Amino acid sequence: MATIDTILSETRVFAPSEAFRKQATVSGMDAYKALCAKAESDYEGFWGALAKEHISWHKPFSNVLDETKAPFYRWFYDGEMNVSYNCLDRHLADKSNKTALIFEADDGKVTKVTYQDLYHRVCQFANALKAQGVAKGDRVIIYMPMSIEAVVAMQACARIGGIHSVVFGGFSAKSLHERIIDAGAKLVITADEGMRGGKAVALKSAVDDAIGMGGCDCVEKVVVYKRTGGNVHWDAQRDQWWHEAIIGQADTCEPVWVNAEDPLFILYTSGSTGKPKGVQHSSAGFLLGAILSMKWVFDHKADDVYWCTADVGWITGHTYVAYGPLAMGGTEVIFEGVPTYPDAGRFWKLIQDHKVTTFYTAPTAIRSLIKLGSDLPKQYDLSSLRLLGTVGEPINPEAWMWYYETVGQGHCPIVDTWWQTETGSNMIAPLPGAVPTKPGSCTLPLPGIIADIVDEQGGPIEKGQGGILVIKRPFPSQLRTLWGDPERYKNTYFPAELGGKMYLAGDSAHRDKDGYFWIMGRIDDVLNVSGHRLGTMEIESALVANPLVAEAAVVGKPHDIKGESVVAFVVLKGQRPTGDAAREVVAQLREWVGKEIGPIAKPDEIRFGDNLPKTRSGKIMRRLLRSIAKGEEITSDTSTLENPAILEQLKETVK
Ligand code: 6R9
Repeated sequence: MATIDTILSETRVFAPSEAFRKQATVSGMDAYKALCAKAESDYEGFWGALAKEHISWHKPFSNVLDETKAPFYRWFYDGEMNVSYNCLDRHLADKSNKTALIFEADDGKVTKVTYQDLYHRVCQFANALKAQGVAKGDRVIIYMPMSIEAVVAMQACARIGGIHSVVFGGFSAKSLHERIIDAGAKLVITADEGMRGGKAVALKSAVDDAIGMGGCDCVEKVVVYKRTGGNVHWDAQRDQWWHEAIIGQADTCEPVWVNAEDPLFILYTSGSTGKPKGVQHSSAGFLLGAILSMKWVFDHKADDVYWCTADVGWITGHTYVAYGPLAMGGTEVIFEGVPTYPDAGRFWKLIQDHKVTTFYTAPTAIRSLIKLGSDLPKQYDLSSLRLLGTVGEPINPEAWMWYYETVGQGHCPIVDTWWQTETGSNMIAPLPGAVPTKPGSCTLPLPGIIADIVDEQGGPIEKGQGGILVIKRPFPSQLRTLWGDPERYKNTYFPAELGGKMYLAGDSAHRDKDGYFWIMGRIDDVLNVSGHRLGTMEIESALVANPLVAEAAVVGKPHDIKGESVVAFVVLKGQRPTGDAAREVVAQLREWVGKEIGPIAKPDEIRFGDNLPKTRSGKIMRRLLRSIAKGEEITSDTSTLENPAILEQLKETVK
């Protein structure tokens, strides 16, 4: 990435202000170091004490960590609890009238829900799910817009021990189909349509299409929340309106006590192969990670108004929308729409209107809002803000500085949080009252997270050198396995080359003289487009599934706003097209990928060749394609290429 160079020469340091440090939960560097030292001297004691303190247990655990079947770790495994109980019931004694959710719809309509209300809504819907036949361990697909109901649906599953798998509303029917089958879902929860930027997004019809593709016999019922009242096709046997399903259901529901290790959810994410991975999370360990990071990284306080802009379809929307803020008994904002509707001041207006104190978003959103109106924040009263966060991709120092000065007005610490779908919660991030920040660095690991950078054999690297990012000890919030594919779990995350016990994150990084981590990017074939993870293989498989396409290779190219953009090199079965014909095929293929995976995966650029550059053994030379996509001069040796002439064709873009 072009920004890496600027990042590596970044020298600015921002220590926490005196005022922030004084009120912080972890106050000062010594307090942070003391927590880290505690974890290192008695690892299990450290985590055990935290789990006892922060989780309400139905049956206390007597064992902290079981490593006998490593890397299939178990945490707190003889304890019993319920995540929904921890997010709702335990707050009712003293916070029943506190606002839990402030929901702002696309059109600006605001709905507030207290803890008491949310508890009743979750209980009632949990009873409705039971009435539809959902029991402990059953999988439920949630394909919903950002809404109070999406959170209610997730919490209701948790309440009865159902395992949810949320599929982002921007994924296509085809992607949904794959996930329904892989998870063996018994029930699908969706909405008629979602609303984003004044436009309706059809959801129910995608569910119909997905199920219509066949092989989804596991699905017994589809529950549909009426959001817009738009027209939907109805299968009277299978479909059930949300508002009808809850009629007559009691608004209290005894939680199902689950084992600490029982799965809370599966979330599909992209990897190096074509097939998305079903990342499986536990109940107690996941919850503990959510709570501790809310406390340590977001310095969460009782009177905070917390706003994480992530969709519940991503891990960030699980940990920091559906669970973390509620487990803390906090007040959070949930926003249905997009940052640019009705104009690029929408985020700032929301912060002003709801007096948001803690704002957590993605670098790509920050960059696009700089571009669309870098002065806009000044037109709003942002004085309620006290902490800012970013997640999803590296943030370039310029965007960081703008966020700090223009949004945070120079007094809000920025927490740049590095973590992944698989880690469940923040791993490397500053504790804002303790760790000085540097623009572009996610700084230091959370206490108890033993992150390091190693070489390809798992050995130490020379100081200051880049290497691969690993976590050397198991930690409570990490994934437990890949749904239905334990072998892939082992091989992907705990490869034998690294000794089989270190968690391989899939990112490269380096550490500076202060031990700060600087994330460089993925080491596998995963792209990060606007903070969304996309597998190059996934897009390639989608392309070659098109009848026109013989072969395709996909690479990433640096992009000012999106971080990376998708460039596809395509060989058609027929002749290599040029001019209007090429433009026509590009439009068709983009549309095709949108249907196969979802609009987020549409290639930004498609180029055609009579062939792809390959070695004599037939391997596609992706490194070369990356250079071509960037428009770089090819200086490396291309003599091993089977067909050097192809390079000239691939340099041509379709305009
Ligand atoms: C939470 C989330 C994970 C990948 C991860 C890395 C990138 C996330 C980052 C970051 C630099 C940060 N990433 N946070 N890179 N700085 N603060 O985004 O999960 O969708 O699974 O993506 O995103 O490459 O490996 P997920």
